[in-house]
Parts: sequence; structure tokens; C-alpha cells
Amino acid sequence: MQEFERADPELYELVRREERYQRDSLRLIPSENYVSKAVLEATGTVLTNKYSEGYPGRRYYEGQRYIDRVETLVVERAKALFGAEHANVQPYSGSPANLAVYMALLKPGDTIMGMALPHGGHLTHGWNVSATGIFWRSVQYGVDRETQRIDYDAVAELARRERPQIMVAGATAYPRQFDFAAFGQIAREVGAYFLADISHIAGLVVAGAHPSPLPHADVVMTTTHKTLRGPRGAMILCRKDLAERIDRAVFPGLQGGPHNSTTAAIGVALAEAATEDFRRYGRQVVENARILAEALMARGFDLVSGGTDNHLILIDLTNRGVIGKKAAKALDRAGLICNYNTVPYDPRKPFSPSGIRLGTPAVTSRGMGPQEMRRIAEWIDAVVAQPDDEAVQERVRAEVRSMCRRFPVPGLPAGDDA
Ligand code: DSN
Repeated sequence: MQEFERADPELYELVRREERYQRDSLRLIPSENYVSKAVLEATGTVLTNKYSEGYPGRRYYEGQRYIDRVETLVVERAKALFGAEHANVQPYSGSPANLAVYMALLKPGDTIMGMALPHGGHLTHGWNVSATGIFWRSVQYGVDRETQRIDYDAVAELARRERPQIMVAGATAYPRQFDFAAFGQIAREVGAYFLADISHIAGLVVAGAHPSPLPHADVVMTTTHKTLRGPRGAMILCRKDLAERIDRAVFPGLQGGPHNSTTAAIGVALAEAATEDFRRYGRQVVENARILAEALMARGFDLVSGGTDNHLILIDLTNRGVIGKKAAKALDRAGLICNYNTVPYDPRKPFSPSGIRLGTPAVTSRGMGPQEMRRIAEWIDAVVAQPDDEAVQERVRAEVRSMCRRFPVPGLPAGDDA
């Protein structure tokens, strides 16, 4: 990056600092990960110089001889990896991709039935401040107050009563597996399309560490930068008979030219995800989350739903007498990066909720395992116990940094001079 440094030292320095920060802290936000050097390199290629509105063989600009081959290759990799009949790899990210699905399959005012944001769903599953809850009618399901898990009988009852045109299964803060077969059955019964948003768990699905929604869903959407470990982007997978509607909704319905460098980097990530190494990675993410969850519970932490069976852990800190935001900020100062989060039926407001959300995708990409998970639980316990104690944060930060040195970030040099 010598030219970058020379041309813009101010911005370059900020990027270098972020690099150091990523290297010397523990990334525990479940939607984040580290991409490989190959994916990182593919995001910064000359493909960014090219406009390619349209699809391979059907573009509105000439000069596509290589771009068409790039996109076709990536589409074929996506179809093969997930076992899909059709793939669109152009969405800029998850929110526009979900919007494209609704635009393709719904009329304005139709009903979207998704998981409520405060129960772990996503804004674009029909939450009221999102376009998806403004331009469409929205009904929301949540988790059961006692079990803190989805009650599939309650979902079926709501669907029968509200007759949605589309049902969405997917979440940003749900630590349990989705029963995609049950969702598919309910959707068919009420005549709704079934969209599975697997943004958080796509890498686990590929690794066989979470059941695939493909046999049950009409459409599957995933971002590419979470457990799938690709660049920031998204893909829509669907049956052949819906392909034309999905493609037209992405372009020209919502987007202009695809980001071709991102497309290439998605292709590199998909090739990596097709390896046995990646399958091992995905299974280790889940195993690490299970061990971290057990270690936290052994220290008295109250985990939503009593544990996890995916990559994610949601802690209700009420019994520790600390609010989520305060804990997250203290942990950040100690080198442990997570985010504050609402917990189901949270009496507090979303900007200052009762919980924190953790995940293991990024630390697993560094090669960390059971021993490190137990150590992380110990550090979280120490920091949360005294969130105002700077000496504790300082001590933990030094220990975190020392552990980070032993587990280099993929794509970054180890060393301490960066
Ligand atoms: N913002 C993502 C997450 O953190 O889960 C979802 O879009």
C-alpha cells in the first residue's frame, strides 16, 4: 500500500491504526470476521473501474468480456456451494437484498411476517422504522417469554390469522437453530412465500454445522461477510421459476452497476468455503461458542435461552447489576469488542439495553480454541464485575494483547511493529 501512504498519509494512518486495533483486540461481534489475504486482495482490483449494469450476456455497456466471465463463475460457485437453482450475486449488502426479495414477490401493502427486532430479528424483516415496515404491512413473531425460543405453534397461529404473503426466518440475535422445515410447512399452509435470511449462519450452513434452508425456502438471502468470511456484499439464491423476478428487482429495480471487485472477492470466498478446512472452521465456530457459553454460565452469567447452538451468545446482564452499554464500553477498553443488545422482553430502551451480544466467528478465524474461550470468559467476568475499574481493564487489555500475538489475524502480518 505504498502509493496509498504517499498519496494520502492522513487516511493511510487511520487505516493502519484500525489494522493494529483489529490485530491487538478480540473481535467478539458475531456478525464480524476476518477475511483471508486472497479475499482482501480481490476487493482491491481494477474490476472497480468497470460499469456492468445488467447481467452476463445482457449488459447495457460494452467491454464486458472478462467481467461476464467473472460474474458467471461466481454465480456457478454460489449455486454449487449451496445447492441452489439460481443465484444473484449483485446485491450491495443484506438490507438492499431483502428489499429486492420483497420488491420481486410482493405488491405494496402486502404483509411481511418476520421476527421482531427486540427478539433478535433484523430491521429489514418488517420492523416499523425500516422501509420494509413502512411500505408493507408487517406482523411480527417473537420468542416465548419462558423458553426464550421460537414457539412454532405460536408462529403457525399468527400466520393463519394474519395470512402474510411472505414469511421470513432469520435473525441477528437468536442463539438457537432455526427449524426451516417448520417455517416452510407453515408458509405453504397459508400460501406465503418463505424467505430464509441466513446472513449470520451461512458459513455454518456450508460447513454442515446448521441445517440448510434450501430444501424448504423459496428464496434464501445471505450477506457474504459474516460467517461466510467474504467481502461486504450479499447473494440471493432461489428456485429457477423465481429467478427472473429476483434479477429484475435487483437490477433495474433497486440498483445500478454491480460492484465487480466485490463480486470477484465473493468468488474467492466461495472457493475457500468449499474446502474441508472451511468445514472444520464452521464446526469449530459452533464448538467454541458452546464452550464460551458454558464457561460464562459457570461464572453466573444469564444467557438468553440458556446457551447457544450456533455462533452467537446473548447475555442478559440484569443479575450482574450492569447495563449492556456500560459493560460493552468497559470490555472495549479491555480489548474485548462486543456490542450492547436488547434481550427478549427487555424493560430497557434499545439505545441502553440490558444485554450484550458475543460471537465466535472472528476469534475462530484466528485459530483460537477451547482454552482461549475459557480465558475470554474469565476476562469478561473480571471486567463486568468492576466496569469502572481502569486497572482491571488495563490488566486484561495487556493479557488480551499477549494472546492476540499468538494468534495472528488472517491477512495481516503478525509482529508488533505494524
Ligand atoms: N448489523 C448486522 C449484525 O450485526 O447482526 C445485521 O445486519
